[in-house]
Amino acid sequence: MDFENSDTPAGPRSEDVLPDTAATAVKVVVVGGFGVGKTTLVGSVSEIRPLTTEETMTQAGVGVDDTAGVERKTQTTVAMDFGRISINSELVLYLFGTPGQQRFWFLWRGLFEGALGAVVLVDPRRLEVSFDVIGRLEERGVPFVVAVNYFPGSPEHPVEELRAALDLPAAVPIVYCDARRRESSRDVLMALMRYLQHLATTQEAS
Ligand SMILES: Nc1nc2c(ncn2[C@@H]2O[C@H](COP(=O)(O)OP(=O)(O)OP(=O)(O)O)[C@@H](O)[C@H]2O)c(=O)[nH]1
Ligand SMILES: [Mg+2]
Repeated sequence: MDFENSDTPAGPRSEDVLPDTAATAVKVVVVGGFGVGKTTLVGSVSEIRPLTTEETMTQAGVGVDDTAGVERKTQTTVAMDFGRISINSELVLYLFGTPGQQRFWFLWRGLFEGALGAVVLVDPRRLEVSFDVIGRLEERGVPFVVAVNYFPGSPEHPVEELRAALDLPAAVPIVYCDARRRESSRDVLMALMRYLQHLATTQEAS
């Protein structure tokens, strides 16, 4: 397994060091079907060099992994992605990206431990690859937002059409993003934070 950070020299770089003011750490998991852009999102938004566990896709996946729509993809996550982003001087998010291929889904249990919420990335050309992911989150009771990742040629579904197609409750936020862009990925995480805060406030009130 190729941990990209394994060859970094010892000693933290200035951007790796958390400010002393950081008081709250929140664990967020980035999930979604195969090849929807999870590793891309964690990598674009992370302020530290992200940890990735990407492996070259091999013959072992033929007939097992559904590569329809992402035929040009050559690498896939086999364990997890990891990144960090400070939302402000006090709040820091730790991001864990899951593998998209179903044969690695047994890793979910560990990755979700202690997670406050999740981002479900969807590829609007292949909504169906995220159906099972959403089902599993609902079973676990993990609050999530859905981020629609734009790929060239993506159909522009109106939000309510997407909500119906993904069978999402009215309360679940749906946002559009380009996972390659830092600001866009950051907006997705902000949407999740706002949603978690809203859930906490309504729970307190009831
Ligand atoms: N055009 C475009 N390409 C993207 C976008 N996000 C990801 N990609 C490309 O799509 C491919 C798949 O992205 P990954 O980030 O590896 O997807 P993943 O969800 O981590 O994939 P698995 O870990 O294999 O499930 C890569 O070649 C990315 O460069 C996007 O927003 N737009
Ligand atoms: Mg990946």
